Amino acid sequence: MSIKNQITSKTAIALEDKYGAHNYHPLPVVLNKGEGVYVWDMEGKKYYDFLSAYSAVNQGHCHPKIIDSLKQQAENLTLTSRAFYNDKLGEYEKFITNYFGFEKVLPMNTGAEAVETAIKLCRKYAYEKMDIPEHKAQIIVCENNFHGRTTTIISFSNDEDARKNFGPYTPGFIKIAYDDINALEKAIKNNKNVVGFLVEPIQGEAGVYVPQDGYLSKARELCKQNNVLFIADEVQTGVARTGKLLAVDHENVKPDILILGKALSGGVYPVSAVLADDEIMEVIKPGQHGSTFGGNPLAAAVAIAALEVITDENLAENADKLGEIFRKELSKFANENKLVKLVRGKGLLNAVLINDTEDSSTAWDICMKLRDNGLLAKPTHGNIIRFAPPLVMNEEQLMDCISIIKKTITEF
Ligand code: IF1
Repeated sequence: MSIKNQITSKTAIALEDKYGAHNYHPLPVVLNKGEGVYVWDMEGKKYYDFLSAYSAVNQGHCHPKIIDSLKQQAENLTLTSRAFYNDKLGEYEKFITNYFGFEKVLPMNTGAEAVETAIKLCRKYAYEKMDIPEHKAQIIVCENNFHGRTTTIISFSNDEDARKNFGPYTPGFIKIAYDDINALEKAIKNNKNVVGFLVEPIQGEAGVYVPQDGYLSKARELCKQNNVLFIADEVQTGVARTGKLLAVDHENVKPDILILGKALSGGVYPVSAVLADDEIMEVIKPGQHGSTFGGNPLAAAVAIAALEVITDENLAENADKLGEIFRKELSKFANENKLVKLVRGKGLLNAVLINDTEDSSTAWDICMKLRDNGLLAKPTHGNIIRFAPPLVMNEEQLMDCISIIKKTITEF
């Protein structure tokens, strides 16, 4: 092998340190292969992936059906731009709108782009169909939200790391407490120009906060009564992650605007989407929004295959079943081990609260030990570890992972 190919994990890390921006602090493990629920490092060590690229590889790493669709399309046509039509986009638009039950889709690439698209769509709809005075639209968001990292999105974040020294900030957002219906009602009543409510059905980055039963349906109802658009950010919770196709499905809530990303492509290619019915989507006219790669034929082919896998392999049902087992086992363990405060989540989006202070390194140290024991996970904030394996995991693998987690924490 040439010298070039003989780099080790150590040199790979050194290269990133020297030549790459330091905008992440990864766990020190260098991966070079992924298959299903497993990933391997450069030294050939095998791990269970319990992060799933933040819920982008719900279908498992390098799912053969999705990879095949990528290869086939890549050999024919990858990108035309929207200056011309292509033979895949219409087929994909029909497929995804039927799949999620909306009349139209606006295809984008990253989750943040889709969130930005939803914000623009909501504002434009307000000015043109709700006669809100221009520049006066207010969108309600929740404390401890995470919707991406663009300047507008971090403008309504309360995470200082995400927003400090990136100002001036975009106006037009009202922050309220999450999972608090009275706060939502008050904000709507006290601000005549509220046009939308942007919410994560479960707050992922904040530490997998599952709102109380009924929150989403009550919020949806309040929005309907007050002519406010209910915008669900399902970039992380969508595509079967929480045990239903969408997290809002647990309460049979249909958002006015649905935002998808990540697992929409099974982690094979950046694909995101904003879905809405004609009444809302038709306010966008030619030339008013878009992106070079938005709706490209490669993304279209990959997304169709990624969604077919979700259905064909019953991944929502599997996530629901395995999630129950995970929380049951870890809750039992929490009663025996003082280091684990509690476990919470829905489907296979779960988090374990470590019984230490926010600024302690315990959660990180546990993740380092989990890595040594063959399981990869990472803390979200401070003392919370997110556990989110690919939804293709089977019960035997899950039980193996649970014993690794218990053994590791017990060793602490
Ligand atoms: C990072 C967090 C998770 C998201 C929701 C929109 C986006 C995300 C609910 C934007 C993205 C990613 C971003 C990634 C890590 C990861 C993350 F830790 F940042 F917050 F999952 F919780 N809405 N989340 O979760 O989608 O533009 O990234 O495609 O920035 O470190 P994106």
